[in-house]
Amino acid sequence: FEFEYAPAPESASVVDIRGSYGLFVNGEFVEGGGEPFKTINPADESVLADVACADESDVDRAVKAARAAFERVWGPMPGAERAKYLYRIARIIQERSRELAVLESIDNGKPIRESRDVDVPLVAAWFFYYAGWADKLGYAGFGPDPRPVGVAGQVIPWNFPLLMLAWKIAPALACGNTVVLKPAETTPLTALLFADICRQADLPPGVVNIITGAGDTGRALVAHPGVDKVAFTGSTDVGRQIARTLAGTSKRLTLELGGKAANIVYADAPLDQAVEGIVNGIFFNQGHVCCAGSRLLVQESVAGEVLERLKARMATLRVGDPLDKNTDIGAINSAAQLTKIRELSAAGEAEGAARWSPACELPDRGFWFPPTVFTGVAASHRIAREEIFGPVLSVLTFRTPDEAVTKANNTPYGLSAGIWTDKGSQILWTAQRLRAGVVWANTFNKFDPASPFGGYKESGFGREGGRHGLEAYLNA
Ligand code: TXE
Repeated sequence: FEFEYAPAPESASVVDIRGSYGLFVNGEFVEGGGEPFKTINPADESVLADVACADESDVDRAVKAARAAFERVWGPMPGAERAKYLYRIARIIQERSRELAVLESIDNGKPIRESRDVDVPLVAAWFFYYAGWADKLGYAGFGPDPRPVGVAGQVIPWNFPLLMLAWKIAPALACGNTVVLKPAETTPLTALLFADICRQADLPPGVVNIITGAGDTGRALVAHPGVDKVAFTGSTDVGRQIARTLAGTSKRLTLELGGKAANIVYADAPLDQAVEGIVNGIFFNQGHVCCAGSRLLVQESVAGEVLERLKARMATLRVGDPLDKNTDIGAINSAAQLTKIRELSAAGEAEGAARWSPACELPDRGFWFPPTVFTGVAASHRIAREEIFGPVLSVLTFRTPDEAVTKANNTPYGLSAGIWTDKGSQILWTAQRLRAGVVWANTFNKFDPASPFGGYKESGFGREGGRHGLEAYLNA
């Protein structure tokens, strides 16, 4: 497997180590002590690459490299100097955007239109944004001399491999911390390409370390005594385990976990716009989105009309080859995730909800699931309560704004929500009552590096993005 370059940078070949991919520790690609694993293309199940697995001694090496870089180089460096590196990284991301987008789509299964137009531009934007903070931390309201925390151990999931990396690494570096980051085992490749970008930017060795592996590697990283701060995005179960591991230590922790967002459509909403927002809310990135609008709450008087328009729009969605720029819905990231989506959808039918998908041909090989909507869903159904993390929408109805809010809040999660209405006062009234970290009005899945993002309740704690995103990485 070869990367495609536009333009071809000289240093790119270093990513490939004898047909397999190494760990990035102290500025070099090295072998791992664990059993290498394969990453596959979810669109056709072909093997993309063998990837090194970091064992405990590799984790230790990476953390020590990060510590040395923190103490000798990165921590003491003036913010304005750190900013130069972050700007350089941001520019290289832009220069190599095509390569990053293609690799992201191949490894993850997401449509190239999304990786090219959403993921990679946002990744660059995150580095530009936090580069701007690096020399202004003294003015950020954290006191005159805020200090970095030290070594950050960061574990990220597979749904936005590069974007989650940017959310974690950019603020950490801007504040003067060094990092050891573990990407998810099904999507390790773009993190390794990012490691190559760090080399190209001449980032001092040890400032960014990328260690690949599965849960055991993540467990060893968060438990390592040399890690000062842990940042995790992933499942609520693993988030809980990490919180238990860290209890009684002085390590800082931020958790960004699952969600079951309500997308509330009031009768006075511009319905075509709302339908676009519903589609974007649940089918963007195959629904592998923690803030996906997976519960549609539609006011009863317009429910029939909204559903009719929604089904017509769903029938136009193109499911298939992630590298085809016309594709709207790509492949499900893994066999395990496909099994989970199938199981929960079967539970939806078994509990009495009505299932509908447009006629669509799915490829023979690979992991695929059609866009699906369930109507007649009760609040007690599993598909109304549990995170499906796939292209599956559960529709519930409400009569009054009070009922909409009660139903929207009836979940252990609290990450995001959407409101569709023509009335500004209705937006404010509803948003103030929703227990969700992010509330979108007449839009959905909008991200901006200047906006804080994070959850209530079982969706986790801590905020990423904006000035708030600096807090976790500073001793103020
Ligand atoms: O998550 P895991 P999985 C939800 C979503 C999905 C479900 C399972 O509902 O269907 O979780 O996904 C690493 N200590 N979300 O199994 O296991 C792992 O290697 C430290 C929502 O993929 O949480 C990977 O890098 N690390 C979510 C990362 O944790 C551990 C995004 C996430 O994997 C570990 C992903 C351990 N004990 C899934 N065990 C969101 N909030 O966006 C695993 N890991």
